[in-house]
Amino acid sequence: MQPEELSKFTKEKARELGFQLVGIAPAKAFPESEFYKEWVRQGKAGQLEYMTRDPETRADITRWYPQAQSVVVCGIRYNSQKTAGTSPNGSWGRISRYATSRDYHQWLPKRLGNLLQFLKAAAPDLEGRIFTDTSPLLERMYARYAGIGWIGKNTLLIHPKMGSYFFLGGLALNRQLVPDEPLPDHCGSCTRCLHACPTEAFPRPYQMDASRCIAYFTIELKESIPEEFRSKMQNWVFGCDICQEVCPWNKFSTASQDPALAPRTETEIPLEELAHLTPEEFEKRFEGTPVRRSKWRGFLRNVLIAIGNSKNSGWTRLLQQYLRHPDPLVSEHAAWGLRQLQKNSEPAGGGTAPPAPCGGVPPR
Ligand code: B12
Repeated sequence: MQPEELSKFTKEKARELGFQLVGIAPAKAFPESEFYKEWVRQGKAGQLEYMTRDPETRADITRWYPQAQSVVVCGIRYNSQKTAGTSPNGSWGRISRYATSRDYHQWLPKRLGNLLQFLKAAAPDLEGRIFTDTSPLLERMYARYAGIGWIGKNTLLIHPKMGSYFFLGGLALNRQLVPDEPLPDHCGSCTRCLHACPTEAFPRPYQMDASRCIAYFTIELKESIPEEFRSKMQNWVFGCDICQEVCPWNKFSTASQDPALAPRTETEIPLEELAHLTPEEFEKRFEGTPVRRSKWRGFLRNVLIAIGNSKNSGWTRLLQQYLRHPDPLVSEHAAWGLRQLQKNSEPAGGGTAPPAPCGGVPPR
């Protein structure tokens, strides 16, 4: 197949497989990779050790797959609807929207693999390698050059019709395809995302200090969350969507109809339920979703911070119970939560209704 025909075929097949966005970039390093190297040098990766390992490879796809001549980048919309769990009380923990369905690492590589198989069947000398999230690549840089969106000031890839609530993945191919043109940047003078971030994770437009991001704290950081950020984390217990929620390009985002993305959990869950989950119940409650990545102790740490920020003195007894927990990560965050509540609790009758007494599951 000639490059034109193969490019057209690739895009058709990707759409048939459920990708709403697909484009082609040349396989080479682009100027944006210098921003990434600078980001690593400045320590903006925090403890994301994998982001600092061998920056030369991450910056250039041909170091990861030397035969690469083209990069096919695909985007697939995820659930972007807010949903609430039922509870008589009003204190909620928030989960980022991408995490409400089955973990994309479990099914997206297979779908990209199917695309590769179709291409191989159509062009016998074609070889390729799939990527989604975990490969050492700057996916958004290739997505930009594949023309499927622009890199926004919040660093997310934004498409004019789909906003930013989508995953990226793709194929590096040993075949020359017809590259697409990058889309122009439509952020204009808007700075909503930069100002909305409660932990001030954007030192300047288009740059994130990952070591200040709520998603980094609640998902990636396995240890104690630095105290200076805790009171700013609001009630996020896994991930964060603030810089996407305020983005005008997400105003019209629609729900995913893809069966792989069927919701498995709500975006807002009563803290009362979350604070009482045993490790086994946690695994079951969030089975198959990315939430399990935080592990029970990390998740409980996040929940204790959200409780500390709830201004609801009804939580005092539960926090006191967790003070005696043998894991210092848990007891230390419970102590912080207590201090925070003592400082900020609403007077009786104000704020949210207190949770039911925690006689249910004893904290471990
Ligand atoms: C590490 C990582 C994180 C870290 C750091 C995020 C970050 N912004 O770097 C943390 C844990 C915080 C994180 C959070 C999230 N992540 Co994440 N994450 C990644 C990962 C693995 C690498 C990102 C990376 O390369 N960072 C390094 C920095 C330097 O790169 P960058 O931010 O893309 O910066 C580019 C531009 O901003 C530009 N640039 C930099 N400076 C400047 C300056 C100027 C003037 C200009 C013009 C450009 C420019 O050049 C840079 C290099 O291309 C990618 C998957 C992958 N392999 O690429 C997923 C990925 C970026 N994450 C994703 C998602 C969904 C999220 C969350 C929404 C999850 C959540 N709800 O909690 C949040 C969003 C936070 C945010 N605003 O980015 C998706 C994003 C999809 C999209 N539409 O963009 C990806 C692509 C995973 C995937 N395959 O779908 N993530």
